[in-house]
Amino acid sequence: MNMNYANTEYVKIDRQDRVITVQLHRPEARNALSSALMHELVDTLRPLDQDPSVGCFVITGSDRFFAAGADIKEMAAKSHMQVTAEDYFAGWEGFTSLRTPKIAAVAGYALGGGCELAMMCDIAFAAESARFGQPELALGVIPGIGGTQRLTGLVGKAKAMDLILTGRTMDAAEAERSGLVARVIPDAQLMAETQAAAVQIAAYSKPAVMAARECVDRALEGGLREGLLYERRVFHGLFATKDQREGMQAFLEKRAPRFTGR
Ligand code: DAK
Repeated sequence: MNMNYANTEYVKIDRQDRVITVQLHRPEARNALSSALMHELVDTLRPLDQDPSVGCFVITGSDRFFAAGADIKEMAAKSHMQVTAEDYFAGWEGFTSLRTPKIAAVAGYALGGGCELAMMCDIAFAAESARFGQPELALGVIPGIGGTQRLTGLVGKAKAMDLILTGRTMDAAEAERSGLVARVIPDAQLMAETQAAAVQIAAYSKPAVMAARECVDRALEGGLREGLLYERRVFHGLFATKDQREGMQAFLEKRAPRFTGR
């Protein structure tokens, strides 16, 4: 274990070789995503994102709550003028623009911005205790950190409308059936299984992993024709890396590849 990185008030960091685990830690507010927490998270991850020795991020909360949404106490008194002038929550783009893959490991509540945070990650794994929902209409607003867009892309219009318009929560099994999460895992094994996946991802060539996730994102964000062309061009580009030579040569020589990120 290597603990070079400082913990901040709301963000606890653990490093195991190439995998960085980030635990949101604001238990008194059920990990509500205040601006301070958002900035700590993004500021902590940004330099790690640039570090070639870091291959994957795991984002998690506590065993009872991933995050209970945007901070209602912080938002309650804001005026239209304020949220517009601040471009309130534009700072989350600093999280989505990280290029290192991110896995959300969700136990307990992932509501509002918490559900949106899970969807901002490349993969979400749910413990059996996980509960997902977008209850913003109950507060007189709508999902504001990508919920209407990403949820619809992941689960389709029917389920997205059901969740957003009723504000109900869905359990882990429904979330997996609907395509919101990739796996449902017993609570006791959530972190071990997530770590194993992160180690697997981090062992690959980082440029190739970054290229793969960007291409998959294109499938949701653009049209099919554009996505296919983008994928092919990025695929071509990987033939400029040493890792492509090494990965294919290792296969031919029946040995494990030694990726260097170059
Ligand atoms: N914000 C602030 N504080 C919160 C909070 C939140 N989202 N969730 C919980 N807390 C605080 C509670 O107020 C309470 O504080 P104290 O009373 O002790 O001072 C403390 O955490 C413990 O809460 P509970 O007593 O309620 O704890 P329980 O374990 O019994 O229940 C719960 C946990 C997660 C089921 C419950 O706390 C809950 O329902 N929380 C609210 C969930 C929610 O409504 N989330 C959606 C938030 S809105 C935007 C537009 C909209 C948005 C964002 C941006 N733009 C235009 C840019 C909206 C986004 C949202 O996410």
